[in-house]
Amino acid sequence: MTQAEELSSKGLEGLSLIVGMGATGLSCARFLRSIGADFAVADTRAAPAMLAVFRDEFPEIVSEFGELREAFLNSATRLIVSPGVSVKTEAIAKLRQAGVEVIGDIALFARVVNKPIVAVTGSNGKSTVVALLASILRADGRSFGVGGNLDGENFKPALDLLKEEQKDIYVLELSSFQLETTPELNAQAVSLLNLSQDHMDRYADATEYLSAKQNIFNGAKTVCINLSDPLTLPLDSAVRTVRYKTQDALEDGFGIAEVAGVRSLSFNGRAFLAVERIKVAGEHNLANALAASALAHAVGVSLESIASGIESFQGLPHRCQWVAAVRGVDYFNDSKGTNVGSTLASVVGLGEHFSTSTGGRLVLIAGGEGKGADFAPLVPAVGAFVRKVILIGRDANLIAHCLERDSKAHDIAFAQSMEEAIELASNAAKAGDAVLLSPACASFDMFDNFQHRGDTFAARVRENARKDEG
Ligand code: UMA
Ligand code: ADP
Repeated sequence: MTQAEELSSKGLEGLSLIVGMGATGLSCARFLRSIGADFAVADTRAAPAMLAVFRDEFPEIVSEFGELREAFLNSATRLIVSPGVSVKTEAIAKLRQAGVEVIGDIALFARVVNKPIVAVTGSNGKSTVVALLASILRADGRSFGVGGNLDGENFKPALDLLKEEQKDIYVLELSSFQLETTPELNAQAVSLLNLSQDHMDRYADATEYLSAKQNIFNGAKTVCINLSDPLTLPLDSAVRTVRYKTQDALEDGFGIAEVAGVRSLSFNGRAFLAVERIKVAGEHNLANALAASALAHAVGVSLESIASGIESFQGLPHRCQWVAAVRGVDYFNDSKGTNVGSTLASVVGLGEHFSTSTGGRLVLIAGGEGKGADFAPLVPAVGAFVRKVILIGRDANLIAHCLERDSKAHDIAFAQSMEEAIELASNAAKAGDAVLLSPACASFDMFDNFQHRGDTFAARVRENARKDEG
């Protein structure tokens, strides 16, 4: 039996108004219908993404598209708001202030699911930690479902998980947008991996962004914390924690031990997996592996299964993914580097690797829609590891200005297309160097999404590799 068949519309009496008819809105509509709840739909877009499917599947459901009309919103007992819509939108904020319940799909999921949830948020590394955890749970023979803020082949709105055969455990990747509308999550184990600036076009400041993410702690039984980063700590100091640290071996938790020159992941000071057996490169991925270990431990997985799951994980596409080598230069696709923190991690991770292994430097392709970010944190790493920066996209000038503000020493060039950027990069790179696409920006000014941007990069690089061989 699926979970949806067991559920009733108890607690969802009155009219629920779904705001947003994208993937989330559609999953909410299907879920509400499956439990026999009364609902209507609104979207600010005249032709929202899932309009045709919605009209086809729900011809009788009342809907309004094009704007959020106050009178229509007023007819609802509660609003179920999609992540793409800010709860600060005037019409929504007004109703919320007046005491109308404003929740999202994750709050609905948490309310009805009767199996443990493991949830992951943070500015960077969410998808990687979720995929690592999935690999560990597979190695442990568990039945589990994975959903939430995922993309690519793993894409699955959380409520769609309830249509499937019931699982023993649910792993959710959660964005700050989803957590804004999740007052109660009540998860078995959670982690807020890290925090760096992102989505500043939607939040007033870093504090507001952090406080949305901290909703992940609401009702959590165990919080997995990175002792190297105080921002990952829960607000309630009494809650049970599993600790991890990226700099050294912890006596009571997960860490990195170094014995006779061999670095390993450790638990309570004892090594359990040599770092050289982990296939995803860079220090940031060690942090991800430790976070996944801590979460798995919190739900009772053995160290043996943790080691085996991490070892067999091959990495996700578009995250520091090696594409090809052309004339002694390695090309990496990190198109998912969509904010400053993520690009910083990959520049430092790959930069250190190439400077120690080949003595090479990086040629960095960056730029796109900057989402109001400050690019200054990139300056020291660019100075230390980058031979040349090639800038593309809408905010190219803004990034150049920022890099040059503190130091005029950077070698910067501009390109109008990805193909031109690759040509400039390959002219600048020397044998032993790496060309890294890690934009620190969203892709929508030039591409459909980050996958399209990464695929465009990889296709041209592979074509160059073929020509070079031929
Ligand atoms: N939109 C409007 N008006 C509306 C509703 C949406 O203009 O009334 C716009 C939004 O501003 C946004 C777009 O439509 O640009 C999509 O928003 P949505 O809420 O309809 O999104 P969904 O299709 O439901 O997809 C969402 C997540 N997208 C966002 O948060 C923008 C998906 O995460 C997630 O996989 C999906 O729910 C299922 O849970 C994607 C994402 O880009 C991967 N997430 C951001 C990120 O990772 O940085 C947060
Ligand atoms: P998210 O789902 O949070 O966007 P991903 O796992 O998809 O995170 O990784 C996105 C990018 O963030 C990667 O391409 C890499 O550049 C960077 N990254 C991954 N893990 C970390 C981490 N722990 N700290 C900082 N940056 C990271």
